[in-house]
Amino acid sequence: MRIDVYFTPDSVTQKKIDGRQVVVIDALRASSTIVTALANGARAVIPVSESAMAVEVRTKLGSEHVLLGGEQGGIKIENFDLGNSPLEYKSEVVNDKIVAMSTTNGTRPFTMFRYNRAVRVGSFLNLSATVKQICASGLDLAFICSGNNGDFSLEDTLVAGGIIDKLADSTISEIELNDSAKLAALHFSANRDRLLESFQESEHGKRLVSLGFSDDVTYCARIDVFDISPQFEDGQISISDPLDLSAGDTLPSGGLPIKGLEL
Ligand code: 3SL
Repeated sequence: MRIDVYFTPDSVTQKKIDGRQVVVIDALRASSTIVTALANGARAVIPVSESAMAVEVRTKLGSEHVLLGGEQGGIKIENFDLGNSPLEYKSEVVNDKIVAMSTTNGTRPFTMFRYNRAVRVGSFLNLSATVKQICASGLDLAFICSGNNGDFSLEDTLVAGGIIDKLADSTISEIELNDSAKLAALHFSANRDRLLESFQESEHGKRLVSLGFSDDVTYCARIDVFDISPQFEDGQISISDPLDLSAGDTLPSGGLPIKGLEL
């Protein structure tokens, strides 16, 4: 299996990911929040590229069905129901809801490319479930790390390295890594016993702590809390088949179609 890591979405081209199993990672905090929301009963998360689009999703689907979630500069967007802290996405809040989500880095990779197969959402919280899906697909793999405002981020690289480390112990044979994937694997093996410290030392980890989100950093550094591998398909992230959101309209959201929803 060929495994390529891309440290930022901007280093990815459509050609590089065509035909691949893709895993999107934004360890702090969007992928961890998405995994938590779905594990706690949200029906789907719709990632969008701008907060106004999230509002549009709610207008179209009805405020009784949709929660608005996301951040700007780490802080909850004005008039949104939820920020980007996974700790907010408790079952009593998200159960049976659709979450329209806009974040700075983590929702971007979903809206930037056309994917010809379901994309997986990777985090430490669902590491083994992600590995299981990758093994089942058997396809060459590309990790898209969301990064930090266009720059490399240690924490996404650490999660990619953790997944690669576990794949190396799996039934998959002949793993071939690009240079970034080798670096990710080295980063994980140097920090496997100090994941939390490594998150706390990262630029984004430090920023979250300074904003008062140190519990989120601790939460996101835990391995295998959930046995789910959410998939992004038809503009939605879910743990089952995508919902058909309307009477059959399929229209673009930030360039991508959301099944049954016109934006
Ligand atoms: O950029 C993102 O997608 C966020 O995860 C950043 S933050 O952790 O909410 O600041």
